[in-house]
Amino acid sequence: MRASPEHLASAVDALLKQSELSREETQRRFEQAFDVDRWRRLAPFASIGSGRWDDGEASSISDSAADREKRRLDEDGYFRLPQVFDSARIARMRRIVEAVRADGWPVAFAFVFDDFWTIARSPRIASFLGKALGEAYLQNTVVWAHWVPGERGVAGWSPHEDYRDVGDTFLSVWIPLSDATVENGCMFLLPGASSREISMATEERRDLPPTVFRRALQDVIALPASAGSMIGWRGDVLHWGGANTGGSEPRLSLALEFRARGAKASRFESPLIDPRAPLPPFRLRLFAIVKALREYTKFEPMLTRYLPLAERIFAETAEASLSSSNAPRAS
Ligand SMILES: O=C(O)CCC(=O)C(=O)O
Repeated sequence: MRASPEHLASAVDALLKQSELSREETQRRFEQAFDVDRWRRLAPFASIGSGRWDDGEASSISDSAADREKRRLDEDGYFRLPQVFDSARIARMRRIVEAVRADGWPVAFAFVFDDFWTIARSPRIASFLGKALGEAYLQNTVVWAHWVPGERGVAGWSPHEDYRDVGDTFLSVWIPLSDATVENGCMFLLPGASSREISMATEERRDLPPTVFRRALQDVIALPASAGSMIGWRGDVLHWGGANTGGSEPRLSLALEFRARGAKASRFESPLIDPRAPLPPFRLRLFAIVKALREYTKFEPMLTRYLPLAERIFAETAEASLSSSNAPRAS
C-alpha cells in the first residue's frame, strides 16, 4: 500500500517536531547566542563590534559594468556583477560560515559578525546601490545565509518572489561565498513579464496555457556566479536556488535586501537601517537572524528544530528592533 501525500506530509512534520532541540539544549544555545566573547572565540579571525565599517575600495565594479548592469536591472529586473569582492575577504567570510555551522548553528548566525554587515558598504557597492535605488537608499533587516550541501538532488529555495508591486524601490542582493555553479545549485530566475504571469497562475492555482509554459521554460536564466561576485533582482522577479545536479562542492551564499528611502516597507522588513551609520548593535543582529529563521522554515523545513530557540531569542531581542538608533521606521 502506498502512503498518501497527506500521510507523508504529516509523517515528515512529526519527524521534524521530534528533531527539535531539547529544552536543555535550547537553554544552552540561548545563553551562548548572547555571549559575544564566545562568538569571538569561535572565529577569532573575525570581528564583532569593531566600529570599523568602511573597508575602502576592497571591492571593485568598473563604471562600464555598473552602467551595463543598471540597464539590465531596468530592462529585465536583475543584475550580475562578476568578481566584485576581494578574495581574502570572501575566504574569511566563508571560514566564519564554516565555524558557525561546525558549532551546530544555522549558518545565518554568521550575521553576528561585522563582515556580514559591512560587505555592502564600500563606496563602489554603495554607488551601484545608489544607482539602483536612489542615493539615500536604506537596508532592511532581512538577512540570510545559505548552505546548500554538495549532494545530488539537494536544492536551494523553491521559486518565489520577494515582494510584489514594489517596482524599483526594492533590491535583493545575493553574494556567493563559494562558486555557485549550475551543478551545485546556483540561482535561476525568470525575468520580465513571464515572471508575473507564472506567479499569478501558481498563486491562483490555475493551469498555464502551453504556449506560456513553453516560453517561460525557454526564458529561464541561470546565474552561475563565482565566489565574490554579486547578483540581485527586483522584488517581483520569480527566482529560486537550483538543485544540485552532481556538484560535490557545497554552495555558500548570503542575501541582503535594500529599499529606496521613503518606500513603504513591510513590517517583516522593519527596522530599516541606514548603511552610512554605525553597524547595527549586536542584539539587533540577533533579532534580524531569528526574525528570518522563524519565517524561512517554509523554505528550509530542517530549521524547524531551531524554532523554540528562535522564538526565545526573538522575544528577548524584540526591544532592540524598536530602539535601533539609526532606524527610520517602516510603515
Ligand atoms: O539561495 C537560495 O537558494 C535562495 C535565495 C533567495 O531566493 C533569496 O534570497 O530570496
